[in-house]
Amino acid sequence: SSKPSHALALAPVPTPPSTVDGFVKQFLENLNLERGVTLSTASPNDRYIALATTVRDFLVARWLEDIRRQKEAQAKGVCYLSAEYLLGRQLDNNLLATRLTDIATEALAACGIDIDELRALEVEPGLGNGGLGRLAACFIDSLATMSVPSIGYGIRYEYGIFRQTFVDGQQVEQPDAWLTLGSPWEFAHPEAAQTISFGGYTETFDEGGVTRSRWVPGWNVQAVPYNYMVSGYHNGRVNTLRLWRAVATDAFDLRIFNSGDYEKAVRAQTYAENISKVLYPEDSTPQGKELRLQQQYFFVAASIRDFLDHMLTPGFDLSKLPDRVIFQLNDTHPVIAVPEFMRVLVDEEHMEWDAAWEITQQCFAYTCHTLLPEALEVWSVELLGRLLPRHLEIIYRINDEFLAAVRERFGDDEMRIRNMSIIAESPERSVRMAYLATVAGAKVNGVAELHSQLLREKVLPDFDEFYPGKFTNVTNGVTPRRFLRLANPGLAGLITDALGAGWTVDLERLRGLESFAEDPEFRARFAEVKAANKRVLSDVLRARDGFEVSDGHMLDVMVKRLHEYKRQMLKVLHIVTSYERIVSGRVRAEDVQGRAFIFGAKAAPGYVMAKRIIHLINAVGEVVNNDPRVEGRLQVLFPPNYNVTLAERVIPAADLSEQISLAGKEASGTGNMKFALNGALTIGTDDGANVEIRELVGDDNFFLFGMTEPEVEELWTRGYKPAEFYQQDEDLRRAIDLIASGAFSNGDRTVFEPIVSNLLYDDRFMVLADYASYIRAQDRVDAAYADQDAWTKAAILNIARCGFFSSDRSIRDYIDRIWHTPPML
Ligand code: GPK
Repeated sequence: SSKPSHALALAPVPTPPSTVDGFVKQFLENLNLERGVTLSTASPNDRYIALATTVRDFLVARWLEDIRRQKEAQAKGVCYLSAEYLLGRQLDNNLLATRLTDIATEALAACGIDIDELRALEVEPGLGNGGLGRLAACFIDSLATMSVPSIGYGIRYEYGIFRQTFVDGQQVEQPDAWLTLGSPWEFAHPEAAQTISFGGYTETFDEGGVTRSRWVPGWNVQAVPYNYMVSGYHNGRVNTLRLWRAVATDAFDLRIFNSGDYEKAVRAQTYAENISKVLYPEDSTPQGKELRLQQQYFFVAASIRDFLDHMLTPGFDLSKLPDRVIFQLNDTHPVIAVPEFMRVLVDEEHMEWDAAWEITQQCFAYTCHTLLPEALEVWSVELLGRLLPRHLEIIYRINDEFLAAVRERFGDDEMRIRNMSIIAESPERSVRMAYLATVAGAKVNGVAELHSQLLREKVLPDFDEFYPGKFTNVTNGVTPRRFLRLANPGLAGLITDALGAGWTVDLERLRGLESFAEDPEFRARFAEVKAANKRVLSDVLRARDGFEVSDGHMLDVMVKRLHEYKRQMLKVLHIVTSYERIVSGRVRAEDVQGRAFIFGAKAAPGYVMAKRIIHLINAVGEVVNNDPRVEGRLQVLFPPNYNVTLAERVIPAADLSEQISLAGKEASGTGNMKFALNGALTIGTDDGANVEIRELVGDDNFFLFGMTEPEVEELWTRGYKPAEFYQQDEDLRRAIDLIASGAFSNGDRTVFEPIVSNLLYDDRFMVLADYASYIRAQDRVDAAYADQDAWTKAAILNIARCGFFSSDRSIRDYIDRIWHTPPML
């Protein structure tokens, strides 16, 4: 191709000057050139898009430079494969990263625009369900901030996590059409689409006397990349998040269209494009749906091809791949990448099987996010063979060779072989994706100490024995940029005044606050920040939901996906007990510590019990909030559609953080970290990362209750009879009886009967067994809260001692224990 002759065409990509005038100029230009409007004719959405585009303009030059540098360095990098990225709003994070917040605010004011009004217009990309997706978002933030060569790969769902509404207290899901008003943070590249194949059959053929297999696919779709910039904090770095969108292939469409069947052509297109249409709103329960497997294969196949085609120098020696890349599998969702990688190496790159397998085992690592047996993904051989026949063959061969090695080591221990096989034989023949990931991965990690230990000892002990050193732990973390600096500017300012600004990228510096906990003046300032955050939250909840949060109440918060193992039910029983004690006259309302119980939780649309619990929470709220005998001491607030944006308001205002899962069930939790870092005290079980939080903050600054994991095991073995707990505890009996009586359902005893009988006769998550201990801990909370100054001191110590929970530290652990990637220059 010919070289451009104009000097400007060869000049580096320009960045607008970081001044108010520079910003104004770029903003107005974007209004004109991007939106085709003037300042006076611009709609609020025009203004928001022009603002976002302007901020983006400041990032592009650095981004392009980083891409060039990453390619040039040919250093080892991380490909983070995740079906979910729960990003939250982008504007503020990018303003912060580029130090443009004040400039943009002034620039817009000079144009007569209040930037806050535009902030409120951003629709957050809800491309994830909960903890797992938000963790991925925190990790890409840390990777960029720590200059780790990396790229995040995922799916650009047209509809993210559903918008939750309540109708008569029951969850109703609305589609999340987040793209309709435009998406200024992405760059689409339809011209760079890749073809991703499905279906068909495999056939054998002869190659120089060797019989080989190849895939003859039946249909395909196009994977179109959409690039997002992930800005590092104050380091001038910008990484890439590449999300794939499914588009029907032209050929595929046209063939049918030309045959005259327009409707069929459209149907074919719809079928193909369904692949990236919606995020599966499941959390901790995989849906064995064909479309979901299509989504998984679609995005990993596109990502692997993308890496090989664009990140390697031409003629790259593929045997050196382990020096260039590690694919981190975020749970089992991307594990089909393993046979895909083998297929590419063997079938397309003509590598020998053994050499390819050697490489594959060094290029993948697997993170497990749950121990719930029902959450471990399996695909039926029937489905996998139909959708990806060549991959099924590859999986069988991996399994055969793996089991042969197991036999060699342990003898013909058929029980062990059956337990370790990647292929399960019953209830139907299926592929255990976690086993496949464990066999293929260089490392397997859990997400908190306890979880990693249980993973090794309880879930995959045979694998741990077979692969010494393969299992490790990386405790989760959260980004201090979004969840402290941005979400809690008051506290961030206070910390910076005390310690300087370095804590934002070196969170262990928060230790320096320990001595400030002893300073009455600092405590007073901290208390004022907390009070101000509560006012902000009140305003948000009033505007959003019409709620009135009572002044002076303790904010007792439980926000997370609705799941039985997380035990929102235990929280409900505490509320009902507090209420019942008042209305039965056993406690005087005026003696009760005022509390606002705040819930945020979405239930998977098909999870009936979870939806019933949501209904119950709303029903209890309706009664408690309106019963004059309570004198307003207790308030139950359940704002619908909890998301990252709301989290950023709720968490900084909280006094008490509810982390009350049954011990052994919550892999880590990350909300628990966000609350502690924002100066809420935790009431929690000995579970997930709660264990590590408590170790760090100390027993005096944490309200521990409930059975330990071994105690849970012991109770199961003894035989758990929840009804016995009901019989033996008067408060519990009264609370359950009140629910059963129809007191929260206008006298209708049938509405919540399934919840009551589940608790009394099943109670898989031992709510009743932990109830008494929980109520006692809540009584300790009340007593502690009565001494506000002591509470504040404990809150400050929580912050001071939780620097460990920065996602920067998690990433450092991944680098040290798993990735071994050097930082970029
Ligand atoms: C775990 F298995 C899953 C899942 O499907 N979705 C999800 O969000 C969560 N998780 C765990 O439940 C949390 O304990 C953990 O902190 C989070 O993943 C991130 O590791």
